[in-house]
Amino acid sequence: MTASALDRRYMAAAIRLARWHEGRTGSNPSVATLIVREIDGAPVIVGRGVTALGGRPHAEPQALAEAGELARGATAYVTLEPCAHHGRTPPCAETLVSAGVARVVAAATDPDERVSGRGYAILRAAGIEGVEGVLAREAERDLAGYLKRRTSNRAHVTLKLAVSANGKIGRRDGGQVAITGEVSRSQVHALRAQSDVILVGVGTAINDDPELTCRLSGLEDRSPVRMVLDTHLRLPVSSRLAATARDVPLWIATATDPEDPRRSELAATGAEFLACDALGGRLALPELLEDIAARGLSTVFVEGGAEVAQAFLDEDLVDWIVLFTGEGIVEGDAVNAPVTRQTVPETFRPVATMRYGTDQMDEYERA
Ligand code: AOF
Ligand code: ZN
Repeated sequence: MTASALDRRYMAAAIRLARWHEGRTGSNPSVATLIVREIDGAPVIVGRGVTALGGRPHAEPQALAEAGELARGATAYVTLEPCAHHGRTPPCAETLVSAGVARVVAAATDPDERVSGRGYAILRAAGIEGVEGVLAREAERDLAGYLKRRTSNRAHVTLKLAVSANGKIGRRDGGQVAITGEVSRSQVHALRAQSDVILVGVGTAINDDPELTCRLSGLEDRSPVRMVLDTHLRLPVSSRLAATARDVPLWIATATDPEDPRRSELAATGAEFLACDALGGRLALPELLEDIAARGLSTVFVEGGAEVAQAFLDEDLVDWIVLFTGEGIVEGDAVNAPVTRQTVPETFRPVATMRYGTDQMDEYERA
């Protein structure tokens, strides 16, 4: 059975619904379910569910609870293969069977070894018509962090860069320079809110003294973990990051000795430490991304500076690039952007282009 235009429409709606809890479901992906049935000859959504905050309950039982008896004979749209394992509740595939749905239309397959293919198998064995892979790529883009963690045991990396018209990302003498405008700034804060970790190098932390929180009205509580790559623990205790470590988590990735006195000073601010190996003064990034994934965090938003961006690119650890290009020129002793629209590596393909005021935003994914 193939997917109809109607199936794709409802799946697109399910994918949008799943975004509601993106970044807020712990180590679980935010997925959504819609239950659709014909009423008086027209299709109607009779149940909707999105993975609850923290990750449980899953989407399916919530959507089925809303649909009640109307689920019998209906079609369920699920953005991820329904689970096949017993948690605190029965597997969602079994719940769909008991509710009597006639069809299940799914987007992405779940690589979780407890699920992969088994969810579909449960549905098939019960005689439910299954359609897999509907808008799979679209769903997989939103699930990219979860899928990367499950398939590669490391966190997914988005590299964000704000580049001036002359290809610079800032001035060497320090201080923040405005390269992009207000709309781009809001977009960046929204991207922060969707991420599990925001990461910068200690150079940026010292020069710009950023706070790295999400400061969009109403989303202030959505700031992710802030992480600083700080091989030798140079982050000042007086920095904004350290000063706010009790309000928003601050993790410092470092190769210093656990007995280093600077550690206890920073620890007193509430910062936590991730012990890393250093090679030639640079922290080992693949292992760091594995450690982040092992803590159940899936997405890392790399915000600079140039050296950190280059290190992630050199190690082929960038999965997604978000490039903001402003109209202004940065004069003086300026830092070259590791990537501009003209020099995006061939291993990336363009996904989207937007206009934010006078800025342009381009997104690229690993090809
Ligand atoms: C679903 N529906 O809404 C989600 C699913 O720790 P647990 O028991 O909650 O299981 C986590 C796994 O459940 C996760 O790795 C993924 O395979 C699946 N997520 N599955 O049927 C949902 N969020
Ligand atoms: Zn489930």
